[in-house]
Amino acid sequence: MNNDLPVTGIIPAAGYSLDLSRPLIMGILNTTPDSFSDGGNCYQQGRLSLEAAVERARQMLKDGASIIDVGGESTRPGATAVGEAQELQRVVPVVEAIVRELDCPVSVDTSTPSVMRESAAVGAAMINDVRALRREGALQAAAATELPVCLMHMRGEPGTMEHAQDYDDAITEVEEFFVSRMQACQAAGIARERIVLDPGFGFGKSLQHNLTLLGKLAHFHHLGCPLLVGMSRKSMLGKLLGRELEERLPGSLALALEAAMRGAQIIRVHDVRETADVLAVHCALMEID
Ligand code: 8Y7
Repeated sequence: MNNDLPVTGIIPAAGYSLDLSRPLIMGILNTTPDSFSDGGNCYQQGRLSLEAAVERARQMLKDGASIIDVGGESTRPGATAVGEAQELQRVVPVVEAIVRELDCPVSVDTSTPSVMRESAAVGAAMINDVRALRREGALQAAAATELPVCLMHMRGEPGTMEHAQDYDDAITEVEEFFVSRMQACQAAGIARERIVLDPGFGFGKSLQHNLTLLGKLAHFHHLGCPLLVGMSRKSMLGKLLGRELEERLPGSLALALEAAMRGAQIIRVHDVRETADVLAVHCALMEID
């Protein structure tokens, strides 16, 4: 158990299973009108459209996604906070429609206990919480769903996190956080087999922290959980390359490949088709030895 190899095997996720023998693509589907980089793609004439959401999910599955990540709260710095009622209203119908129409694993990007419970009730397969179940009631709600959960590292809250960049050692900080959240999960009845860990690229971290965390990503395998990474189009590419949002695809693909080479099992991206090509090349080479 305590070695440095990536975890393999299968994560049971509601009626689905996620096979970790190859890197899996998680396709991003935002139901927010103001998301960081693809806001509004589920909107038609200013209104959330279930048809548009299902179509976008269908395309991502066709392009090679294994999981669709549905979110209703923008974590963009400075984005307005959404209330619980609004988040429920945005997210749950979209999760339900995708599961019904496409019968695929859907993860729900939320920190809100009621959204976890209601999404699970309509067939969500995974919980993706950027606050790592630190909201009041979130541990209990996630435990009750019996779904796998992704615990992401973030200091502070979206909005204030941009000022939290004073780590001595990013690897140690993130590892200590993972250990403490894994303990909290265990105490709440969430088995280690259901936990996925994510260093939280771009969440209150400098470019140097992000690069260190990616370069040394394999360090975290000894914790015994699959790793999820999300770097698609993020501002670390703006800082590294001086590119605007719409010019970050090549950089995003390079980051996805570097993550796969270090054993990341789930890669969260906007550009599914292009990432799938990159990972197919990677997997073909992994089979040679
Ligand atoms: C991440 C994420 C976002 C990430 C996980 C964006 C919801 C910002 N980033 N979830 N969510 N990991 N697990 O640019 O890095 O997509 S939102």
